[in-house]
Amino acid sequence: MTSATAIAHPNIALIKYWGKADETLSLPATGSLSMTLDVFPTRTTVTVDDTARDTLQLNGRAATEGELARVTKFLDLVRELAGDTRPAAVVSENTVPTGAGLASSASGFAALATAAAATYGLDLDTRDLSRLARRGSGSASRSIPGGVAIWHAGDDAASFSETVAAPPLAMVIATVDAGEKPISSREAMRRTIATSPFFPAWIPSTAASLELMVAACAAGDVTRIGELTESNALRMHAVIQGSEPPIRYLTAASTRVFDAVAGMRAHGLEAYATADAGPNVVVLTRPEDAAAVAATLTAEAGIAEPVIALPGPGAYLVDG
Ligand code: 2P0
Repeated sequence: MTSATAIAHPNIALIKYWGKADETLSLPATGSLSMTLDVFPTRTTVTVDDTARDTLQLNGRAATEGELARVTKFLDLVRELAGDTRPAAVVSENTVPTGAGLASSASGFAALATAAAATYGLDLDTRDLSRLARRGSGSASRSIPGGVAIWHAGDDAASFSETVAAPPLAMVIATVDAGEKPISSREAMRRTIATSPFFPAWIPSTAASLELMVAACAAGDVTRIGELTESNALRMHAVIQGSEPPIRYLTAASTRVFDAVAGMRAHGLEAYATADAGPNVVVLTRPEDAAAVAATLTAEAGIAEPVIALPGPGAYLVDG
Protein backbone atom coordinates (compact mmCIF):
# COMPACT_ATOMS: atom_id res chain seq x y z
CA MET A 1 0.00 0.00 0.00
CA THR A 2 1.43 3.44 -0.78
CA SER A 3 -1.16 5.34 1.23
CA ALA A 4 -3.35 4.59 4.24
CA THR A 5 -5.71 6.60 6.41
CA ALA A 6 -6.55 5.85 10.03
CA ILE A 7 -8.84 7.28 12.69
CA ALA A 8 -8.17 7.26 16.44
CA HIS A 9 -9.81 8.88 19.46
CA PRO A 10 -8.41 10.51 22.60
CA ASN A 11 -8.43 8.68 25.93
CA ILE A 12 -8.70 9.88 29.52
CA ALA A 13 -6.89 7.92 32.22
CA LEU A 14 -8.71 6.69 35.33
CA ILE A 15 -5.37 5.47 36.68
CA LYS A 16 -2.70 7.85 35.41
CA TYR A 17 0.57 7.35 33.58
CA TRP A 18 3.11 9.74 35.07
CA GLY A 19 6.79 8.98 34.65
CA LYS A 20 8.86 6.75 32.41
CA ALA A 21 11.06 3.82 33.34
CA ASP A 22 12.83 4.10 29.96
CA GLU A 23 12.75 7.23 27.78
CA THR A 24 14.08 5.61 24.61
CA LEU A 25 11.58 2.76 24.58
CA SER A 26 8.84 4.89 26.17
CA LEU A 27 8.24 2.39 28.94
CA PRO A 28 6.07 3.67 31.80
CA ALA A 29 7.10 3.55 35.46
CA THR A 30 3.66 2.07 36.22
CA GLY A 31 0.72 0.59 34.36
CA SER A 32 -2.33 2.79 33.70
CA LEU A 33 -5.95 2.45 32.64
CA SER A 34 -8.12 4.72 30.52
CA MET A 35 -11.35 5.14 28.65
CA THR A 36 -11.09 5.95 24.96
CA LEU A 37 -13.71 8.55 24.05
CA ASP A 38 -16.22 8.53 21.20
CA VAL A 39 -15.64 12.24 20.50
CA PHE A 40 -12.90 14.32 18.85
CA PRO A 41 -11.28 11.82 16.44
CA THR A 42 -7.96 12.43 14.70
CA ARG A 43 -7.77 11.37 11.04
CA THR A 44 -4.31 10.83 9.59
CA THR A 45 -3.15 9.86 6.10
CA VAL A 46 0.37 8.58 5.44
CA THR A 47 1.55 8.40 1.82
CA VAL A 48 4.99 7.18 0.77
CA ASP A 49 6.53 9.85 -1.29
CA ASP A 50 9.45 10.42 -3.61
CA THR A 51 10.41 13.70 -2.00
CA ALA A 52 13.69 14.07 -0.16
CA ARG A 53 12.25 14.15 3.36
CA ASP A 54 9.07 13.62 5.32
CA THR A 55 6.43 16.33 5.25
CA LEU A 56 3.72 16.98 7.82
CA GLN A 57 0.52 18.96 7.54
CA LEU A 58 -1.51 19.52 10.73
CA ASN A 59 -5.05 20.87 10.49
CA GLY A 60 -4.30 22.41 7.11
CA ARG A 61 -1.03 24.16 8.06
CA ALA A 62 2.58 23.12 7.59
CA ALA A 63 3.97 21.67 10.82
CA THR A 64 6.76 23.34 12.75
CA GLU A 65 10.27 21.82 12.56
CA GLY A 66 9.81 20.45 16.09
CA GLU A 67 6.50 18.74 15.24
CA LEU A 68 8.00 17.31 12.04
CA ALA A 69 11.10 16.03 13.86
CA ARG A 70 8.95 14.07 16.33
CA VAL A 71 6.95 12.48 13.48
CA THR A 72 10.10 11.70 11.46
CA LYS A 73 11.64 10.01 14.51
CA PHE A 74 8.53 7.86 14.78
CA LEU A 75 8.44 7.07 11.04
CA ASP A 76 12.14 6.09 11.21
CA LEU A 77 11.13 3.37 13.66
CA VAL A 78 8.37 2.15 11.32
CA ARG A 79 10.78 2.22 8.35
CA GLU A 80 13.38 0.28 10.29
CA LEU A 81 10.80 -2.42 11.12
CA ALA A 82 9.62 -2.47 7.50
CA GLY A 83 13.07 -2.35 5.88
CA ASP A 84 11.98 0.63 3.81
CA THR A 85 13.74 3.98 3.60
CA ARG A 86 11.26 6.04 1.59
CA PRO A 87 9.98 9.27 3.18
CA ALA A 88 6.29 9.96 3.68
CA ALA A 89 3.80 12.78 3.43
CA VAL A 90 1.65 12.89 6.56
CA VAL A 91 -1.62 14.82 6.66
CA SER A 92 -3.43 14.93 9.99
CA GLU A 93 -6.74 16.50 10.96
CA ASN A 94 -7.52 16.76 14.62
CA THR A 95 -11.13 17.50 15.54
CA VAL A 96 -10.53 18.40 19.18
CA PRO A 97 -11.83 21.96 19.31
CA THR A 98 -8.94 24.24 20.29
CA GLY A 99 -11.14 25.21 23.21
CA ALA A 100 -11.58 21.69 24.58
CA GLY A 101 -8.18 21.60 26.26
CA LEU A 102 -7.71 17.90 25.53
CA ALA A 103 -4.26 16.71 24.53
CA SER A 104 -4.05 15.39 20.98
CA SER A 105 -0.87 13.31 21.24
CA ALA A 106 -2.76 10.11 22.17
CA SER A 107 -5.20 10.15 19.26
CA GLY A 108 -2.52 11.68 17.02
CA PHE A 109 0.13 9.00 17.49
CA ALA A 110 -2.47 6.18 17.59
CA ALA A 111 -3.77 7.30 14.18
CA LEU A 112 -0.23 7.84 12.85
CA ALA A 113 0.95 4.40 14.03
CA THR A 114 -2.07 2.69 12.46
CA ALA A 115 -1.77 4.51 9.13
CA ALA A 116 2.03 4.28 8.93
CA ALA A 117 2.08 0.55 9.75
CA ALA A 118 -0.39 -0.10 6.92
CA THR A 119 1.42 2.17 4.47
CA TYR A 120 4.80 0.56 5.07
CA GLY A 121 3.32 -2.96 4.99
CA LEU A 122 3.75 -3.96 8.64
CA ASP A 123 1.20 -6.59 9.60
CA LEU A 124 0.68 -5.85 13.31
CA ASP A 125 -2.01 -7.11 15.67
CA THR A 126 -3.56 -4.81 18.28
CA ARG A 127 -0.91 -5.68 20.84
CA ASP A 128 2.02 -4.85 18.57
CA LEU A 129 0.31 -1.77 17.18
CA SER A 130 -0.17 -0.49 20.74
CA ARG A 131 3.54 -1.14 21.42
CA LEU A 132 4.40 0.83 18.30
CA ALA A 133 2.07 3.75 19.17
CA ARG A 134 3.66 3.82 22.64
CA ARG A 135 6.94 4.86 21.04
CA GLY A 136 5.30 8.01 19.62
CA SER A 137 3.56 9.00 22.85
CA GLY A 138 2.98 6.80 25.86
CA SER A 139 -0.73 7.50 26.19
CA ALA A 140 -1.25 6.75 22.45
CA SER A 141 -0.77 3.08 23.28
CA ARG A 142 -4.14 3.17 25.09
CA SER A 143 -5.99 4.63 22.07
CA ILE A 144 -5.22 1.55 19.93
CA PRO A 145 -7.69 -0.86 21.59
CA GLY A 146 -11.21 0.46 22.14
CA GLY A 147 -13.22 1.20 25.28
CA VAL A 148 -11.58 0.83 28.66
CA ALA A 149 -7.95 -0.16 28.18
CA ILE A 150 -5.09 -1.14 30.45
CA TRP A 151 -1.54 -0.25 29.41
CA HIS A 152 0.85 -2.66 31.07
CA ALA A 153 4.18 -1.64 32.53
CA GLY A 154 7.05 -3.96 31.65
CA ASP A 155 9.79 -4.39 29.09
CA ASP A 156 9.37 -3.57 25.39
CA ALA A 157 7.55 -6.83 24.65
CA ALA A 158 5.28 -6.69 27.71
CA SER A 159 4.32 -3.01 27.64
CA PHE A 160 1.18 -3.05 25.47
CA SER A 161 -2.45 -2.02 25.86
CA GLU A 162 -5.58 -4.14 25.73
CA THR A 163 -9.29 -3.69 26.37
CA VAL A 164 -10.60 -4.80 29.75
CA ALA A 165 -14.15 -5.62 30.84
CA ALA A 166 -15.92 -2.61 32.38
CA PRO A 167 -19.45 -1.45 33.16
CA PRO A 168 -21.11 1.33 31.11
CA LEU A 169 -19.34 4.64 31.85
CA ALA A 170 -19.55 8.21 30.62
CA MET A 171 -17.25 11.20 30.90
CA VAL A 172 -18.23 14.84 30.96
CA ILE A 173 -15.46 17.18 29.84
CA ALA A 174 -15.37 20.49 31.71
CA THR A 175 -13.15 23.01 29.95
CA VAL A 176 -12.08 25.70 32.39
CA ASP A 177 -9.21 27.09 30.37
CA ALA A 178 -8.36 26.48 26.73
CA GLY A 179 -4.89 28.03 26.92
CA GLU A 180 -1.52 26.36 26.43
CA LYS A 181 -0.27 24.34 29.38
CA PRO A 182 2.67 25.95 31.20
CA ILE A 183 4.94 22.91 30.78
CA SER A 184 4.59 19.82 28.59
CA SER A 185 3.81 16.57 30.35
CA ARG A 186 6.96 15.00 28.90
CA GLU A 187 9.14 17.68 30.49
CA ALA A 188 7.09 17.74 33.69
CA MET A 189 7.44 13.96 34.09
CA ARG A 190 11.23 14.32 33.91
CA ARG A 191 11.24 17.05 36.54
CA THR A 192 8.91 15.04 38.79
CA ILE A 193 11.17 11.99 38.66
CA ALA A 194 14.30 14.07 39.23
CA THR A 195 13.02 16.28 42.05
CA SER A 196 9.70 15.25 43.65
CA PRO A 197 10.33 13.42 46.93
CA PHE A 198 6.88 11.85 46.52
CA PHE A 199 7.67 10.10 43.23
CA PRO A 200 9.06 6.93 44.85
CA ALA A 201 5.72 6.54 46.69
CA TRP A 202 3.71 7.17 43.51
CA ILE A 203 4.95 3.97 41.88
CA PRO A 204 3.68 1.34 44.38
CA SER A 205 0.59 3.43 45.17
CA THR A 206 -0.41 3.56 41.50
CA ALA A 207 0.37 -0.12 40.96
CA ALA A 208 -1.91 -0.98 43.90
CA SER A 209 -4.68 1.35 42.65
CA LEU A 210 -4.44 -0.19 39.19
CA GLU A 211 -5.03 -3.67 40.59
CA LEU A 212 -8.02 -2.43 42.57
CA MET A 213 -9.31 -0.61 39.49
CA VAL A 214 -9.13 -3.70 37.28
CA ALA A 215 -11.06 -5.63 39.94
CA ALA A 216 -13.66 -2.84 40.28
CA CYS A 217 -14.08 -2.75 36.48
CA ALA A 218 -14.53 -6.53 36.33
CA ALA A 219 -17.07 -6.35 39.16
CA GLY A 220 -18.95 -3.49 37.45
CA ASP A 221 -18.58 -1.40 40.62
CA VAL A 222 -18.96 2.17 39.31
CA THR A 223 -18.72 3.69 42.78
CA ARG A 224 -15.34 2.08 43.43
CA ILE A 225 -14.14 2.94 39.91
CA GLY A 226 -15.03 6.57 40.59
CA GLU A 227 -13.41 6.71 44.02
CA LEU A 228 -10.19 5.20 42.68
CA THR A 229 -10.23 7.58 39.71
CA GLU A 230 -10.52 10.73 41.82
CA SER A 231 -7.95 9.68 44.41
CA ASN A 232 -5.41 8.63 41.77
CA ALA A 233 -5.80 11.96 39.95
CA LEU A 234 -5.29 13.97 43.15
CA ARG A 235 -2.28 11.84 44.06
CA MET A 236 -0.76 12.49 40.64
CA HIS A 237 -1.20 16.23 41.09
CA ALA A 238 0.29 16.02 44.59
CA VAL A 239 3.37 14.25 43.21
CA ILE A 240 3.69 16.81 40.41
CA GLN A 241 3.29 19.73 42.82
CA GLY A 242 6.13 18.29 44.88
CA SER A 243 8.58 18.98 42.05
CA GLU A 244 11.31 21.62 42.29
CA PRO A 245 10.66 24.19 40.93
CA PRO A 246 7.00 23.30 41.59
CA ILE A 247 4.59 22.53 38.77
CA ARG A 248 0.94 23.31 39.36
CA TYR A 249 -1.59 22.41 36.66
CA LEU A 250 -4.78 22.80 38.69
CA THR A 251 -6.16 26.31 39.07
CA ALA A 252 -8.85 27.88 41.22
CA ALA A 253 -11.32 27.15 38.41
CA SER A 254 -10.31 23.46 38.45
CA THR A 255 -10.86 23.32 42.19
CA ARG A 256 -14.34 24.81 41.75
CA VAL A 257 -15.18 21.88 39.47
CA PHE A 258 -13.84 19.35 42.00
CA ASP A 259 -16.02 21.10 44.63
CA ALA A 260 -19.07 20.99 42.35
CA VAL A 261 -18.50 17.26 41.80
CA ALA A 262 -18.25 16.66 45.56
CA GLY A 263 -21.50 18.62 45.89
CA MET A 264 -23.18 16.34 43.32
CA ARG A 265 -22.21 13.30 45.35
CA ALA A 266 -23.53 14.92 48.53
CA HIS A 267 -26.87 15.26 46.73
CA GLY A 268 -26.90 11.66 45.52
CA LEU A 269 -25.66 12.25 41.97
CA GLU A 270 -22.66 9.96 41.55
CA ALA A 271 -19.80 11.74 39.81
CA TYR A 272 -16.02 11.70 40.22
CA ALA A 273 -13.43 14.17 38.97
CA THR A 274 -10.08 13.68 37.27
CA ALA A 275 -7.61 16.05 35.60
CA ASP A 276 -4.54 15.65 33.40
CA ALA A 277 -1.55 17.89 32.77
CA GLY A 278 -3.66 21.04 32.65
CA PRO A 279 -6.50 22.81 34.46
CA ASN A 280 -9.42 21.11 32.71
CA VAL A 281 -11.47 18.58 34.63
CA VAL A 282 -13.17 15.44 33.32
CA VAL A 283 -16.05 13.99 35.31
CA LEU A 284 -16.70 10.26 35.36
CA THR A 285 -20.27 9.09 35.82
CA ARG A 286 -22.88 6.60 34.63
CA PRO A 287 -24.23 7.18 31.11
CA GLU A 288 -27.76 7.73 32.46
CA ASP A 289 -26.48 10.47 34.82
CA ALA A 290 -24.27 12.30 32.29
CA ALA A 291 -26.86 14.90 31.24
CA ALA A 292 -27.61 15.78 34.89
CA VAL A 293 -23.86 16.05 35.61
CA ALA A 294 -23.37 18.33 32.60
CA ALA A 295 -26.29 20.55 33.65
CA THR A 296 -24.96 20.79 37.21
CA LEU A 297 -21.46 21.67 35.97
CA THR A 298 -22.98 24.57 34.06
CA ALA A 299 -25.18 25.70 36.94
CA GLU A 300 -22.74 25.23 39.81
CA ALA A 301 -19.30 25.72 38.25
CA GLY A 302 -20.10 27.96 35.28
CA ILE A 303 -18.89 25.46 32.67
CA ALA A 304 -20.21 26.84 29.38
CA GLU A 305 -20.52 23.76 27.22
CA PRO A 306 -19.67 20.48 28.91
CA VAL A 307 -19.10 17.67 26.39
CA ILE A 308 -20.50 14.22 27.12
CA ALA A 309 -18.41 11.27 25.88
CA LEU A 310 -19.08 7.53 25.92
CA PRO A 311 -16.52 4.74 25.38
CA GLY A 312 -15.17 4.99 21.86
CA PRO A 313 -13.68 2.59 19.31
CA GLY A 314 -10.06 1.59 18.96
CA ALA A 315 -7.94 2.96 16.12
CA TYR A 316 -9.01 1.75 12.67
CA LEU A 317 -8.15 2.11 8.99
CA VAL A 318 -10.58 3.83 6.62
CA ASP A 319 -10.66 4.43 2.89
CA GLY A 320 -8.54 7.50 2.22
C1 2P0 B 1 -2.28 9.98 31.33
N1 2P0 B 1 -0.88 11.99 30.90
O1 2P0 B 1 -2.24 8.85 31.87
C2 2P0 B 1 -1.36 11.05 31.88
C3 2P0 B 1 -2.04 11.86 32.93
C4 2P0 B 1 -1.04 13.33 31.34
C5 2P0 B 1 -1.54 13.27 32.72
O2 2P0 B 1 -0.25 10.42 29.46
O3 2P0 B 1 5.95 11.78 26.92
O4 2P0 B 1 1.60 12.81 26.19
O5 2P0 B 1 4.43 11.41 24.97
O6 2P0 B 1 4.78 9.60 26.65
O7 2P0 B 1 1.55 10.32 26.63
C6 2P0 B 1 0.47 12.56 28.95
O8 2P0 B 1 1.63 11.95 28.55
O9 2P0 B 1 3.58 11.69 27.28
C7 2P0 B 1 -0.25 11.59 29.78
P1 2P0 B 1 4.73 11.09 26.41
P2 2P0 B 1 2.02 11.66 27.03
O10 2P0 B 1 -3.10 10.23 30.42
